[in-house]
Amino acid sequence: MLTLYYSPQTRATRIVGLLMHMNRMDDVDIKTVHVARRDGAGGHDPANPHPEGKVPLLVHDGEVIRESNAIILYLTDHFGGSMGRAVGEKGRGEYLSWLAYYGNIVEPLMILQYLSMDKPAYANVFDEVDIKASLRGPEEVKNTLVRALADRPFLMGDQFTAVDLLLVSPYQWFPPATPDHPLVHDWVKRCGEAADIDALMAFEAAAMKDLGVE
Ligand SMILES: N[C@@H](CCC(=O)N[C@@H](CS)C(=O)NCC(=O)O)C(=O)O
Repeated sequence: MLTLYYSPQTRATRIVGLLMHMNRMDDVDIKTVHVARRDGAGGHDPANPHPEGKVPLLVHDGEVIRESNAIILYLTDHFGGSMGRAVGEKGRGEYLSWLAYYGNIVEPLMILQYLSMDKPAYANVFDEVDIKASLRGPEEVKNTLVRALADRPFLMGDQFTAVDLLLVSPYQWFPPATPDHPLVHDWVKRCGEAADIDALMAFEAAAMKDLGVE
């Protein structure tokens, strides 16, 4: 039995998007929970077993999987299909690399980028030697995406995969952070078209209603 702990308009939204893409909505029990939100709304929901009260969280027969990239990997391994790359399949290394790159580099950088936009004290954060050495900066993320997209419509080739869904997600939430390059803009648009946004929006609207947050 697979259970996804989810809250609308959070990082868990992309996991629902993935399940929709894989046509697996009926194979996972999706439990909608409250989370602490930036505007002060919500809070730790006792119904959510995540140790820090976060979403997404996946539970499979008692096995607990947290962190979006781990959940995506778990689901694509579990269900198979073209959204992921199985062990032994061509592209598995690239698939794992993109998933890890998102969690290790892209998201931390997005947070730093957001902080430096929001708080002048962080304005020169990307000039800090230690950040440059470990994470590099937004320019390098842009170059990485541009290199990958130079000869293909999606990060792994001709087809939209779970790495597109994950890597594009911050730019869909926060378009000003989108790396400014025509290949990246076209890819963001293509990813939007690959997803059934109407179905996802309808699911989110119903979940918001369930939680009493409009
Ligand atoms: N790195 C985690 C981040 C999860 C996360 O921070 N989720 C937010 C919602 S977008 C959350 O649950 N926040 C509630 C809290 O921090 O208490 C992942 O990608 O799964």
